[in-house]
Amino acid sequence: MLDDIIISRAITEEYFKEFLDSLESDVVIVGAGPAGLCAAYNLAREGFKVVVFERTLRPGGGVPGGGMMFNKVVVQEDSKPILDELGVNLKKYQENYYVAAALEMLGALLFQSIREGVRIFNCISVEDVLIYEKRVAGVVINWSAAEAAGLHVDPLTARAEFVVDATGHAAEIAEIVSRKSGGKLFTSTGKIIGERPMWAEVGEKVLLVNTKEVYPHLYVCGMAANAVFGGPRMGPVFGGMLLSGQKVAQLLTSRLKKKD
Ligand code: 48F
Repeated sequence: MLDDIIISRAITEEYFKEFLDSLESDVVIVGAGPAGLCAAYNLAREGFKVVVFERTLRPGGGVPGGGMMFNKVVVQEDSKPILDELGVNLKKYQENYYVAAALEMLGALLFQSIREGVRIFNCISVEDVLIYEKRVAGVVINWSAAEAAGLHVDPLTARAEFVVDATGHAAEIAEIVSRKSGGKLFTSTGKIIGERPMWAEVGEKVLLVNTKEVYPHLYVCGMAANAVFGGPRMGPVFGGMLLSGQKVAQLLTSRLKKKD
């Protein structure tokens, strides 16, 4: 026998238990693209409490679209260990070029992160940040559906020791901080420099240099890092996104461990 109300109770109770417990965490990651998910997975493996907010119904950012909707992604040799660890099949195309099924890579990133304890909340947008004493202290969240419908609905907040902007090309969180805080970002101009035209070779290299703290307690990774610090875009090669997520996790791991 199946009772419709028990099904509804189960979903509501379990969701809100998790939601309430996620209002305070070690790290909030904004955006469940490849960089944000890889960061979340690596931080959770270190034992930290990690919460991801994703605007869309379907997480994954640019991954499922591969290149121009051909749903394959290319990764290079140095990111291969990350995908091996996640259990993703890679086909060697030629020296330093591997191809993965985009959906398999996304499936693995989601499955392995959730298994490690990451809480991923889809359909929730981060529309603002908390700034206490000149440092980012959390995020302001709202239903993406309310945002899309233009409804006047006041948001809620989630506090975290660190926030990661993994929102991709738009670098939405760094943009909000730059516009609203009156403070300077840690870039050469103090503002968002902006993404440069496509150049995979340079884009992938500078991405790791650009993956860092951009305002006290706000880090950037993935395409957002190149957008903030002025690096080229790199299109459907995804190794750098994974390495950037891994790097931000390493940086935050040492910050969080120092705190204890
Ligand atoms: O765009 P996205 O995939 O960013 P990424 O992880 O990877 C970039 C690549 O996809 C590609 C590329 C590869 O070389 O250049 O573009 O850096 O994922 C960003 C995610 O953040 C979500 C958005 O829906 C997407 O899934 N997002 C963006 N802004 C917000 C947000 C926001 N304010 N609140 C919640 N989620």
